[in-house]
Amino acid sequence: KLTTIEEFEEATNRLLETGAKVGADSWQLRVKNQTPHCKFGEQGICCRICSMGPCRITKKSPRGICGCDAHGIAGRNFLRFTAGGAATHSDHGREICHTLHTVSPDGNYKVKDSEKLRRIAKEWGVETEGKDIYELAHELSEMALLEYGKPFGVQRWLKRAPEHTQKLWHEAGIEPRAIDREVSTAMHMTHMGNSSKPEALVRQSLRAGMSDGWGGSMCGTEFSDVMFGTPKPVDTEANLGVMKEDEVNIIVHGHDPSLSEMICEYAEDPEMIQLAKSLGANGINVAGVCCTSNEVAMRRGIPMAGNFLQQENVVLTGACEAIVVDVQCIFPALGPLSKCFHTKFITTSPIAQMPDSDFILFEAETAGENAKKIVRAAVENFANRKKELVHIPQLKQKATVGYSVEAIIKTLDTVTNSQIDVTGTTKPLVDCITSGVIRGAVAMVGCNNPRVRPDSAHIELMKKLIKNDIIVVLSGCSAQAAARAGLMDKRAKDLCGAGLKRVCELADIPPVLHMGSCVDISRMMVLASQLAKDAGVNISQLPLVGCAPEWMSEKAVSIGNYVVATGIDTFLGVEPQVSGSDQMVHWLTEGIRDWVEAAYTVELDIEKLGDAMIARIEEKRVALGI
Ligand code: BF8
Ligand code: SF4
Repeated sequence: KLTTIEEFEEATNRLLETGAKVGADSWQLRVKNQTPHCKFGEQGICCRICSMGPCRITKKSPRGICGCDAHGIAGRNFLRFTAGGAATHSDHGREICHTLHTVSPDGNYKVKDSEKLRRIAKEWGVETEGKDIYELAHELSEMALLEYGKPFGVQRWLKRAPEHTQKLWHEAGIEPRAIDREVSTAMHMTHMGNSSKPEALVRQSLRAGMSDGWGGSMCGTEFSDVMFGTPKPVDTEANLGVMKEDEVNIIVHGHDPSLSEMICEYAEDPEMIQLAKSLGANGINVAGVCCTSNEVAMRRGIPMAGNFLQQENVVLTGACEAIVVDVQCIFPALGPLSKCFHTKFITTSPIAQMPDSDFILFEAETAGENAKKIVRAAVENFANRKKELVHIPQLKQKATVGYSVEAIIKTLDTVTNSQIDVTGTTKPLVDCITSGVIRGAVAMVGCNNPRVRPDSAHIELMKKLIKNDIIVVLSGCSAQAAARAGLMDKRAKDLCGAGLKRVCELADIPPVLHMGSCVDISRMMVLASQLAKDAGVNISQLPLVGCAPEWMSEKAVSIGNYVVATGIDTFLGVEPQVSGSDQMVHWLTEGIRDWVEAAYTVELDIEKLGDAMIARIEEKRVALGI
């Protein structure tokens, strides 16, 4: 039985009562205070990139002081928004490459998937014969880091795409050069007195997005797999009920697995468990929030406490000894909120420093000691728990996660007759789609946003799609919504149409597949490329669409741009802040189709958004004659 949105909300309301008791603030209250939002900002027609402004576009004043119109302002804002997202994902990827540079057989970080490392080396034309695996890791780490600033050429990973897609990118002038360069160019183009032509700003938005998905994010995913293992199917649980009343609860939150992996290691340290027991706890329980949760769930089966808009809830349970964060999507609200409880809010990265937190610097070189220090601080804090404030909502669901591209292909191999069929391809899936047993696929990604009833769009759309025999691949907070509702329980096959249900039974998979964190949307690009190659069609011809029904971050816009640029029509349930310019709306929803064979669709009515995706998938089938 699925957990309903009403049950989610009931649990939240009960926690907010605790919050009210201790005088805590919450996002629900802050949304009220911030409504209505600034209309200029919402439409993208406020410019504050020079101190002659800020300028706002109205009927009476159609141009800023420099003469820039609504289209230029909305376009520049959109490009800056993208650049923020691309920089963020790519810098995460860079951190991973730096961590890879520290690997050694007896160090904090090791090579766990040497086969994958060798595969990448081969792809990049690096000699592997007779080379020590650690030597190879260091060499590839340096090569990857050079991708961020190389003076000439385009991203190495682009070669993974079908020839046709590469050609489109080349002709559209959106092949990303050095990763950092695309962000720099975006900032340069949007400085006062540079570009104000929507077409040029949109083109660079796609290119900056590409430097993320086919650059920095791909580095992040691939080298995380090398160090921490390529995910394979693993059972876990999701929702606040994974927190344990009788154990020390450590919540890991953020994005970079270098921290959370180490916390998980040290939470298993017998010395730490002994310490917990001596303080009256039955053990140490690690659970996750946001993408860090996806990372450790995919590789270790660590339970998922919640997604973006649940982050305050974990503290409101009164049973959180420490919420340990690295970077991105962390509410500054956690500082003051944790002060209302015994919770330690531990920040660890120079990138994300916040008031009212304990800062414990976490670095690759000293990761072991730092992680131990953090786990110890959490354990010792158990004694300070205020029993009267503890309430853990008893909601949780089983989930099977860990569907990397490698794992999907391996799963497909098990349903292949290896005597007659080739293994190691996506052909069995292509066959299911061609025959119509599965109608198509949706890649659903992205955040929560208070503009949408939290998780409802994700969950309702997934239910609708699987009922219509459309398989769904997921990442980020969308994946956690699915897991918390119970859609990643293999028994959710009963909610599918007959075709997809049969496939789930044969392959022993849930109908919605967890592919990882938001940087792991790079996995989806690899999968789409593989499917197109195996089917002998272009990516844009596949009955496959992307969807971000509750997106909120700059990262999400960067993602949207590279997904569309890869030839995948993308459906949004929250409006990008460009509606003040009909030209920008035109470029994003129609114009770019001439360059990349795909574009955005925006539809705020979730029912209609679902119908539009299904219609698009069916259109693509008709065009293919299947
Ligand atoms: O990178 S889905 S709220 S957690 S931005 Fe953030 Fe959005 Fe969640 Fe992960 Ni992605
Ligand atoms: Fe105003 Fe132009 Fe300056 Fe923007 S760049 S704030 S529109 S004067």
